[in-house]
Amino acid sequence: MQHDLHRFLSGAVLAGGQPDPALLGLSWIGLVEPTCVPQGLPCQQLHAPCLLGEPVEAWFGARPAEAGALHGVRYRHDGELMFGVIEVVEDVAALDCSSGPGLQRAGQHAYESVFRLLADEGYPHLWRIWNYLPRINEETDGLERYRQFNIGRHLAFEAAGRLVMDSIPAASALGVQGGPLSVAFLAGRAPTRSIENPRQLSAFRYPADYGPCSPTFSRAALGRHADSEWLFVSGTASIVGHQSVHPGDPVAQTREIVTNLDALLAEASRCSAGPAYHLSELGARVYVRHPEHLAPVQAELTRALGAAAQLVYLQADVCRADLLVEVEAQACHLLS
Ligand code: 3EB
Repeated sequence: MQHDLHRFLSGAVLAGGQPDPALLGLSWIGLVEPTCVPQGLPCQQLHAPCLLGEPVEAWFGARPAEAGALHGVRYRHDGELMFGVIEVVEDVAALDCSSGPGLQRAGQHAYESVFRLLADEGYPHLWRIWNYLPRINEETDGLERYRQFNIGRHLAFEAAGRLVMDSIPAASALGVQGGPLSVAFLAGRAPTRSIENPRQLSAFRYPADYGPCSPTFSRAALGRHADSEWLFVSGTASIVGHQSVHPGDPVAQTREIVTNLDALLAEASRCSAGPAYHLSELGARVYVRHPEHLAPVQAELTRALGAAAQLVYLQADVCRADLLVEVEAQACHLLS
């Protein structure tokens, strides 16, 4: 039987009842805090309006999970996989890990805390990370906040000896409307296989035009969990090589994203232990900068992915000011 690591849940699931003991954690899209999240269940709130689809996504382990809280991280793990969330307020005085602006320090602190937890609990391999930053494109202290975050993240990866190409996780980094810096992750006892996109320069090799420290993520990751193989596709934007293309055109950007996803799935299929991956089997989170672009972006994605794909659309800021859309995704294959 296929093991179901990921599910979109209806908002009503938070309304009570005993949670599935294998539940590792949740993500919740909405400007108001979710009510009734069961005690001890890590939940990442995305401070963003949900435009279309189910606002709750859940990650399940293969067996009953155990909860914990350490170094500011709330987590649950099943002996094979861990899901965790850390939120860090940008308070320069409280974050003495380094010098630099608040978001840089908050980013460094978040990652140092996660790496400490992973070492303590024996889940050395980061699989997938979701980063949400308020005011991502705003410039403070002479540098765009996304670029500040990249410095802090880079310093933490470097200090942990994790700037090794094979151990860089899949990720997303988006701007939301409020709240603290929020970082959620899936980590495993076993490593993933990192995938890069032949149409795009690896993000960790971006030139300095995009900031003093390049972003630390791989384009996708393949991981084994129970009897299945999971593909995690990082936030994918209208970038070819290292350049943003089709500025101002949400439909052309969406088409470019689909071409990027297609190339990435071909690459993942080559590295997979199972059958090939196809666009039509993806579950995806779609970030739209301007809510009025929802209809054209949705029409384009429905055409490319088909009506069966499970998609949720939300309003968020992409990390480059000229990008209007970003898509992240996952898929699962049963291995025989
Ligand atoms: C890009 O390709 C678009 O900083 O963790 C996508 C996925 C993006 C992850 C990150 C950024 C990140 O550069 C932005």
